[in-house]
Amino acid sequence: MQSSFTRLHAPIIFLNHSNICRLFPQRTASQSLRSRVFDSRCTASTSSPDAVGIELSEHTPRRGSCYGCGAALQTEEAAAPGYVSVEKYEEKRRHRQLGTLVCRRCQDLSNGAMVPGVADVWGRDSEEDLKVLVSPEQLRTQLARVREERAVAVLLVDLLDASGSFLSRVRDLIGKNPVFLVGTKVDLLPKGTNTEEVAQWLERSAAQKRLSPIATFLVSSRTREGIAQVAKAVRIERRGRDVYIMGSANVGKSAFVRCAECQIIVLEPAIGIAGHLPVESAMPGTTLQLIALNTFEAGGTLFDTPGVHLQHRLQHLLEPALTKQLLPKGKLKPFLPPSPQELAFQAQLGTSSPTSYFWGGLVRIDIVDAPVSTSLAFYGPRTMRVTSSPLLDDSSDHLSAVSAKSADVTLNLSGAGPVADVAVSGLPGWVAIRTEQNGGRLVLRVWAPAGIEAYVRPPLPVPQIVK
Ligand SMILES: Nc1nc2c(ncn2[C@@H]2O[C@H](COP(=O)(O)OP(=O)(O)OP(=O)(O)O)[C@@H](O)[C@H]2O)c(=O)[nH]1
Ligand SMILES: [Mg+2]
Repeated sequence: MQSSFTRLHAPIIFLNHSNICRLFPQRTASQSLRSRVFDSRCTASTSSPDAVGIELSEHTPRRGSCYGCGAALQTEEAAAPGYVSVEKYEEKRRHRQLGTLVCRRCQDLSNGAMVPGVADVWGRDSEEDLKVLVSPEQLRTQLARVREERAVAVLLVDLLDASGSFLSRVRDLIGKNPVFLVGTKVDLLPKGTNTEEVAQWLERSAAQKRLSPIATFLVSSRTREGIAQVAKAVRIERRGRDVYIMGSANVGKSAFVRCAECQIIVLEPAIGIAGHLPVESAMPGTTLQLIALNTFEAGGTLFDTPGVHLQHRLQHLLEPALTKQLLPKGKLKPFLPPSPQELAFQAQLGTSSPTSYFWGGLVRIDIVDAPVSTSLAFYGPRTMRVTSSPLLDDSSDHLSAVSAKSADVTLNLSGAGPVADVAVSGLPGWVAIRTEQNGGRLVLRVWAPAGIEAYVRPPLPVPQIVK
């Protein structure tokens, strides 16, 4: 297998939120990881409103839009978003009930199918596909109005992929409008996590992006934790203005809207709740248009928005079924593979030796030089196995990605405890590295598929598990 990679030599750094290390510059990813992703080849293992503007194909959209995804309704292209049968469409039109129509794709998504709507999924770029799919640029265009309006923005970040899903240059999108920062899927963080500490950690990440939100919240659309607090804060802040729920694809915007709407209604009696709410699904690119909800009695609209599709996220390389498999079903539990010291002991190599760790055949972390007390904890989908071997050479052949890149990072150790997390954009989870040593240095080499960003960041404050 051919490998092409660029080795970046990072200077010695001490990690804080102002120098989160982006290991790889953004590049366009071109290859699929397909189902080989989970089979690491390492064998040396020890362990609308108004349908604004998208013309989905050459056919003419009809009046109205799907309440699930916002796509303009159409009766001609069954494979495209917005499709409903002519009979159904005519019946609803006669009864003036077009607002109660949901398209076939949304029905399938609600039933758990993974039906792409956006042309940024691996292998979906044939001419036929492009006729029925929307481009990421078309989605982004719809958000342009936010910065022109006087509005309130609620920016969502997926806590399991906080580095990859946190939009950069948020002000370009929202202008001078006030913004609330909301970390989603808090129910999936490890048991015993102190949410206040995580909120502070998220705020430091925001500061590093020069974003100062009015307030930061952590929420779960599953358990409803934190939703009432956001709803209340938004209600107080908005003073008649529209509210836009924004963020990158799949962070949980529609799930949040579904959940938050009833809370807002409790606080501010709504005028026209039809009960037809945006659809949420595991498929990135579910929402395709701005979806307006007449939530507020005192004027103004709550908008669910299409996600921003970031090219550096892993989902673009995965078949949709794999993306679904990666979503954690419950709280993340750490997996602690043997430490470099334990591996060296087993192999009778002395006190410690350089080690390569593989994560689901997607990510490789080389511990090149580290104190003997160094250990790793993998938080992520259970489908991703962790294996290890004595340090491998500089080829990416051991990863499933046809082309993987590596980068070196050297960290100065300032105290015993968590040192840093390694995270890969789009992957729900991270690898926590800790040592028990005060002083010294840790040299890492991180490998990830070409085009996918990897980060070495300050550790997410979750309970520490030490063997
Ligand atoms: N466990 C858990 N899952 C969530 C939560 N919020 C969203 N999800 C899941 O995350 C996936 C994406 O949710 P959506 O609400 O469709 O995400 P979105 O940001 O609207 O996505 P796009 O419309 O594609 O941009 C779905 O499988 C949701 O069920 C949450 O708080 N907890
Ligand atoms: Mg959505």
